[in-house]
Amino acid sequence: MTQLIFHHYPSSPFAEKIRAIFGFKGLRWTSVHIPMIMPKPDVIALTGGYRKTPLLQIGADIYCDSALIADVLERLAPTPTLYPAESAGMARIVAQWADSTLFWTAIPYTLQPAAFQHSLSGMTPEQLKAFMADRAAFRGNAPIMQVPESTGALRLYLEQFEAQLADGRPWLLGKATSIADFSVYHSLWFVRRVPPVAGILEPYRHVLAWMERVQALGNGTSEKMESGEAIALAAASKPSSTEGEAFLDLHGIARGERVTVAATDYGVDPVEGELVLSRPNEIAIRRVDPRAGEVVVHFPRIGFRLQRQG
Ligand SMILES: N[C@@H](CCC(=O)N[C@@H](CS)C(=O)NCC(=O)O)C(=O)O
Repeated sequence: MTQLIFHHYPSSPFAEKIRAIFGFKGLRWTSVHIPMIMPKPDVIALTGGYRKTPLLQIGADIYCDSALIADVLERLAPTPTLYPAESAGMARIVAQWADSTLFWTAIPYTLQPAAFQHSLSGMTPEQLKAFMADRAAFRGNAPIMQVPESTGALRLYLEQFEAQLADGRPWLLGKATSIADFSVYHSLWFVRRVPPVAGILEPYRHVLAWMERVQALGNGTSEKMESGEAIALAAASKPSSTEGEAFLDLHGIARGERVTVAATDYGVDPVEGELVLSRPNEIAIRRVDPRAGEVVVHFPRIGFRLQRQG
């Protein structure tokens, strides 16, 4: 069985999305804890610059972004599916909305000054300062919602989820669990962890019951690994072959050219390498790292920019 090495930290919402999918699919995985803020030398050894959380490592293949990680898990373990026929493409569209709009509503709401200390409990004042500085640099110029706006929007979204679930359906889009459940869940999970702000969920009993259902899926089974061991494992592995794959050229950039790939929203640090894979929903580049050796770093097409280098 493929070893799924998951790089994450406990309080990361996007990591919780994938941990819940591990539970849904009943998967075994290997857990590598990574730092919450930069520097992250062991993450960068694997990715070449991408610093967001989480990552999935399979040998010398590194998968960035939870949307792509969900697709990879679906490829490896198709049953039960994240993309049931009854909601087909709409589940992905709701998931993309939740991973962007809902997430960036829940984050400023949950990290509001009245709750900030609680949501990052256990941090010293110096660590809090370092966290704030890290996240300001991470977000760059991306606009951030103010507390009144995020409170108002979150309430409206909760009312909409409540209305959607009011007919007694178990999952957001119907009878079958879908990727939409996991993408909406992780932001609400983040809110619910912080008592000073979690009360916003209270009036929504269908939403709370649905959250219990997602939580009851569990997180699969995991064992721990140190990040140094994960890097050694990458160095000892060969990336999966991309030879002979159809190559979708939308940029006038051929297979084998030197490129950079960077997120377009925030955390936009570019990764440089040789373009080896271009599928409708995925691009990947090969790079050689002094510690991790030859690795292939994979990104979803949506939300990333590919550019020729030099
Ligand atoms: N589109 C990305 C978003 C990931 C993301 O924003 N992760 C947050 C943590 S939940 C992050 O990277 N924070 C900064 C960090 O961990 O260094 C995905 O779906 O994986």
